[in-house]
Amino acid sequence: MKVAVVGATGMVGQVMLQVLEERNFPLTELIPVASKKSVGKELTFKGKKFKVVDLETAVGRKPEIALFSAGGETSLEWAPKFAAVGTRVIDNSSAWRMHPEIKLVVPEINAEALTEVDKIIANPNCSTIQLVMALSPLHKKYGVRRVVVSTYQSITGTGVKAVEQLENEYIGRAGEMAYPYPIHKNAIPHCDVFLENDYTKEEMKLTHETKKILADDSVLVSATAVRIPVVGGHSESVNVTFDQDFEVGEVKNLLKNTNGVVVQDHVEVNQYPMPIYAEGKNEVFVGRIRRDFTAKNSLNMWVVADNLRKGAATNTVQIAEYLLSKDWF
Ligand code: 2RA
Repeated sequence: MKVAVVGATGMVGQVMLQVLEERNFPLTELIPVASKKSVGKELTFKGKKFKVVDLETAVGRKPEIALFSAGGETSLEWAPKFAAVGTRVIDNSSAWRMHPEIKLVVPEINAEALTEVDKIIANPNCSTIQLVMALSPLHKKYGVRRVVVSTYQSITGTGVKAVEQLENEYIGRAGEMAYPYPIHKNAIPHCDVFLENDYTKEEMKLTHETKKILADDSVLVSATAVRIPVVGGHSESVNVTFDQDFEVGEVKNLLKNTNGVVVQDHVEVNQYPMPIYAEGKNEVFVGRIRRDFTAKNSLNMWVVADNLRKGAATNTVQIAEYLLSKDWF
């Protein structure tokens, strides 16, 4: 099994390699792919050294699977080229997510929708993945009608430049800016670019991708995405209104019994999800689960996940594991 990791030297690419190794993914040859400046570099995987190659070379080796985290432009140009030689591509960019013929997959929710002919598969946005992991079991039981979500997003979602900006500001050193403002001691309500409707692309990803993954266009999502000086993961304050009423205890049990979700909800001993505890883990953590007493059939909850893991690399590898579980290779 030859597996290409496109964007292997980036933050998500590096975590993908970690996750592949941790989960003992049965690959026989790793094909690390990066930009021209990294070609020839050696990466160690499972104690073996693999040379970074360019995209042309990687396609020529015809990997069975290619895990992409290299930006939308690269995905738009190269995912079809890999697919044309029989590779199954799992892409982390937003390039293919809303394409009508491309599946947008969170394995615990909709992997079954995948078929042998799916050669390009989209990995949802990190903030969407953790949201739908919490919403899906509740949608099945009570029918989600409307979601109001505010995100508190890790700077690792922006990349190395953002982490360096925070480090520089923390020690008072000048440096390149990943954001229009200082991130140290700040909260910036601006993730990705603003659109004509005054929402950001990040906010509209939550609105559109949630509908597609839950396969229900009637689900309404209103989002505010905020960047905060945190590195361990994204946090989300979620207010959801259902078609049906619910019992909070039943909601907690539904979530506790959802694969990939961990309920951390004992406020009497100050137990609730936080990025410092989610960092490096693959689950989605849910807490502060409580009825919204101001509105009918409505609930508040707090959702935290490592955006580089379940929000990107782990979800991608889980899709690859699902593909392997079929006799499609
Ligand atoms: C972010 N979700 O956090 C976006 C892309 N990783 O910036």
